[in-house]
Amino acid sequence: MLMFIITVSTVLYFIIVSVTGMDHSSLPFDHFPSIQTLSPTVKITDPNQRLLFIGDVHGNYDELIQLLKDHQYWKDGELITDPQTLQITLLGDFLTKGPDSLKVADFILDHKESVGCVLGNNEIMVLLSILNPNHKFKIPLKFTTERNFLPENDKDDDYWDVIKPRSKHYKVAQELGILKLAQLAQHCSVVKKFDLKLSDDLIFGVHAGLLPGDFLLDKKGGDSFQRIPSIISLVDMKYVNYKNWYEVSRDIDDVKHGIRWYKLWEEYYAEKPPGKNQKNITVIYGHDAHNGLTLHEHTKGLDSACAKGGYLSSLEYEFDPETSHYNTHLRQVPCNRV
Ligand SMILES: [Mn+2]
Repeated sequence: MLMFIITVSTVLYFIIVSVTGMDHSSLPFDHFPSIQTLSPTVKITDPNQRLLFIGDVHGNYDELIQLLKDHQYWKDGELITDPQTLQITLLGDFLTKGPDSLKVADFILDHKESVGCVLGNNEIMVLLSILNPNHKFKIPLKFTTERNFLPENDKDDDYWDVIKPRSKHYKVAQELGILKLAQLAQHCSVVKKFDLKLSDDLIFGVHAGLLPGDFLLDKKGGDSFQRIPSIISLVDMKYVNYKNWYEVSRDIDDVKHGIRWYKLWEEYYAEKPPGKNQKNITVIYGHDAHNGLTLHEHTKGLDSACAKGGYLSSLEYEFDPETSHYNTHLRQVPCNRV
């Protein structure tokens, strides 16, 4: 009920702002919706329910639709599936660079029941460009976790300097407008978690990546709670200091003892293979177009550089009742725009 009231009042506020033409640059960020760091766990118990993860779309709406057509999920201008059969997750950086950020945003907002999203560094920068155009505030966005606190590392003074908006972000923010951006902020989260009950798998969807132990809490003593990662690591990291996992960076030169973060997962499972009461974890992410499609056992990188004329990639999970495991299907469409 409380959520409902908050939702209604937020939407009303932005309708008033849009109609009266109030100056957006003076908009107090107190009224902007908080972004969920981790959305409520999606529990999958129906063997017919499929999961479809899609890498960095970057405003390439035509390629996104072509991909859905190839999957037989799009026909005659419509999504021809239902949320019980298919849950789509866009892995962040779905806005900017390509020609149709607005169409991609509308696609998400028109199909909220079927289409989920995690925020990438580019969406964060688009939000910052409209909420904090003069860099007036240190932390202009609010993030909540299940425990409703801000990760300690996010309070660093120069923390947000890493992702300062550029002209392309201001442009997309103007094109979408604050009401749509507020709706996206409310609908997407930074991380999505899927609990595949039929196979004891856990899947995390995140834009940049996350580390072994992140977001795990099991009071029964299976997996133990380790840490709440910083927002910057979830949306922007590529490297981690393997001697101090709190130090992450986008460039290898900016961190000591830097290795690609996903290598920690392969080492983690090499030392600690899943036991009887342990879930098998897979992290599905985008962000790393330079590495391209990067499929390991526990980490699946799906950014294959659509924004630079590469491919748009998707990975579908489908339950196989004979083996009680999920089969995965990789599909790619070429992105012709250069
Ligand atoms: Mn990115």
